[in-house]
Amino acid sequence: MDIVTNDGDARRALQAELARFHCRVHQSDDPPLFTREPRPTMRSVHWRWRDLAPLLDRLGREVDLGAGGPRRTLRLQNPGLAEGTTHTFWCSIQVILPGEVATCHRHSASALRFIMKGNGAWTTVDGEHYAMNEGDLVLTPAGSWHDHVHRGSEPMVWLDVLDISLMRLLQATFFEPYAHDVQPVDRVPDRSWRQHGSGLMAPPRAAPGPYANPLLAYPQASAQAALDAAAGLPPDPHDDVVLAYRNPATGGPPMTTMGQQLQRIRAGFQGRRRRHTGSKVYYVLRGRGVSTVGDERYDWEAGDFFAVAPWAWHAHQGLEDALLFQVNDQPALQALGYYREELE
Ligand code: GTQ
Ligand code: FE2
Repeated sequence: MDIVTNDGDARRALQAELARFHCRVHQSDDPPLFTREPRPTMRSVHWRWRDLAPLLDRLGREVDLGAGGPRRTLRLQNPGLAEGTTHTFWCSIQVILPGEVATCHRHSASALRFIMKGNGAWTTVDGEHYAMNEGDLVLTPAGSWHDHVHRGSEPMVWLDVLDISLMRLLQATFFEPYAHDVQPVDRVPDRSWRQHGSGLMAPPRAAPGPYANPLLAYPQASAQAALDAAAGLPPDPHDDVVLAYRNPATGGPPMTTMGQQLQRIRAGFQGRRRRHTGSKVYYVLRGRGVSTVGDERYDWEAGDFFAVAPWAWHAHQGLEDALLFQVNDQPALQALGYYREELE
């Protein structure tokens, strides 16, 4: 006991000296660096559409879409974090009204948009021009110029997911406004889709583009057709029917930091539990179900979101034929060698 106390005194005394050389030693009251398993500060959360819908209406009426790069978004804020939906990425719901322009800029954060409600907006990404209609996934690779215009007649909402927290942790933040509101559109406005959109074939001598993933758009109809085909397989014991969006050039995830999945959970399905490192957020497109996440039970329905914290046991149950979109940070964990999973 004495030795420990003396050692504690010695360590404290040493600390005072070491500080001026920008060094330190471990102190007995320092929190442990290594825990037996992850102790996330991020919390699992459920956001209900019945709460979000009126907030989005208000946002559309009360918040201006100013010039110079800002966006009109409702951020899903994790109560366990100072900022962000999970500790690696941000989910925001962007509201855009007919005729509006979300002006052009570029940043080092990678982004994706999944269209929740409405039709008729278009995004331009480094000169390529893609429709944004319900159920479409469009990518904004790190560093690409992008602007969005709404040419439809009704307000639209889409989900923006950006790897902002990871980028900020890595202190790799860059942002640059464009000199004009929008950028010019290329003569072939949808080259990436024409070359790689089938996912099955590609021009044998396609010149590599500037990004790791040559494909910028994943339209709803193609994703749905793939999922319909997968529904003829035996159900996945944890996820029923699930497919991951992929980079057609590598077969890997569409982005280096974030993965996306589309999942069908049929009525009566009862999934087994699993847990893994990394965080994920689900958006419910349709149907109804129950997910148990840690000690929580989320009764979800169309329009809801829920976040799953790292290493939380979770399982899904289908009540009415359900379709869910998922974003996760698994590619980042896998690239760094930190992905771990337990299946029941
Ligand atoms: O649409 O470019 O939700 O730059 C956050 C940052 C959307 C966008 C967000 C952004 C955007
Ligand atoms: Fe942006």
